[in-house]
Amino acid sequence: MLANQTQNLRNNWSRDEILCLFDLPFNDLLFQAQTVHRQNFNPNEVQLSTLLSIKTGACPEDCKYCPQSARYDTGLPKEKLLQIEKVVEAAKAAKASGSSRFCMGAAWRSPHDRDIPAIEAMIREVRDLGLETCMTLGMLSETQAEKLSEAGLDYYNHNLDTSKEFYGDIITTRTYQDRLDTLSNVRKSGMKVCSGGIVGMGEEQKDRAGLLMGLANLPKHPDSVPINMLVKVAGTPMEAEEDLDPFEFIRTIAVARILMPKSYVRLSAGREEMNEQMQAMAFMAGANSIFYCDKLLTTPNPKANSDMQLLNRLGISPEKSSIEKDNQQQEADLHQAIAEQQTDHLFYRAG
Ligand code: SAM
Ligand code: DTB
Ligand code: SF4
Repeated sequence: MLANQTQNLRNNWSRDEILCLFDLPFNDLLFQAQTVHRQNFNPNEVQLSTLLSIKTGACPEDCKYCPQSARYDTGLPKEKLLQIEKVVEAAKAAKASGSSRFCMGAAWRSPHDRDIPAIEAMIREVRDLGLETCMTLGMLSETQAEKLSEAGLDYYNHNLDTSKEFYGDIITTRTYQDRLDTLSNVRKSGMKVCSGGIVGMGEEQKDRAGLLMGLANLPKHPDSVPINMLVKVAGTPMEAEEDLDPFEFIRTIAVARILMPKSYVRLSAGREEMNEQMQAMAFMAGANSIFYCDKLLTTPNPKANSDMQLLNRLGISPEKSSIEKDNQQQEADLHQAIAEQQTDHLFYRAG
């Protein structure tokens, strides 16, 4: 039996069923999503992830949305793989500002095997700071996924990006099946899967439904589902794309929450262009994770203090990292064990 089925999670959604959810009256959809959210999560906690671009620009791929593709002139300065000291410095700052996960991204089609030792060192050092680790480096072979997992990488991000049908309009240098293969290699290695997509690229509602169907019908739901609103960058083929209706964006979040009840749904790129009311509505629809950093990979994100103010005004707290939770649990277990030992000792003496 598939792991999802043991938890009553479905991975046989049809597109029509998903489109019926999209078609619900807005309040009914939000109520259903918020109900599912409350059954599975603390509705007043949001997970915070900090992003760092560890290798910027000059990417050989042709993803039409991306400022880092070498094919478009976006004026982005190119950078080689960052020195480990710079990565650790940024990770320490992320930890100090209250983030629980550090996500490192590289503008690669896939990592070269020669880069793997440096990548493994980054994973070890960041994890030693008590942060969860995530990377997004492009396609991974089975062996590469195993190596990253062994080095302690908690999450690997690799997005489906859009529906299978619309995919060819956006990227031609790698296939949808290539993406599924990488996700399968990541799963097999034991790492957690972070996979989502982008909306606002001129796709139709059936494509947004198709993206969510692709994610929800994976053999196991991704642990984390980033929903990005396209950031329109001058010089990319999508610079003048029409805005997506904000309510349609919220609907996409709500449907993701309903289809993947136990996954973290991340209100991802695009927050800089969203007002606070829209972000609050995304949390109401079931989003429970954000990128918390002044810069995404190459484009601006809201400032950390304005995010903290927003979360405070909404009565939302940052979620503790699983490492911190584990440490606290270990400490509690230790105290319990000591207390039990002391009691045993007393009983022994009394007897
Ligand atoms: N190069 C690797 C890859 O593509 O697999 C990893 C980095 S890539 C920048 C990670 C993801 O960022 C993409 O899959 C895409 O979903 C998202 N992304 C890139 N540019 C974006 C944009 N302009 N707006 C929203 N999301 C974007
Ligand atoms: C994801 O889904 N979104 C992030 C992360 N995974 C790597 C990236 C967003 C990039 C937005 C454009 C930029 O800043 O370059
Ligand atoms: Fe390269 Fe990733 Fe950007 Fe595509 S999304 S162009 S693979 S950096």
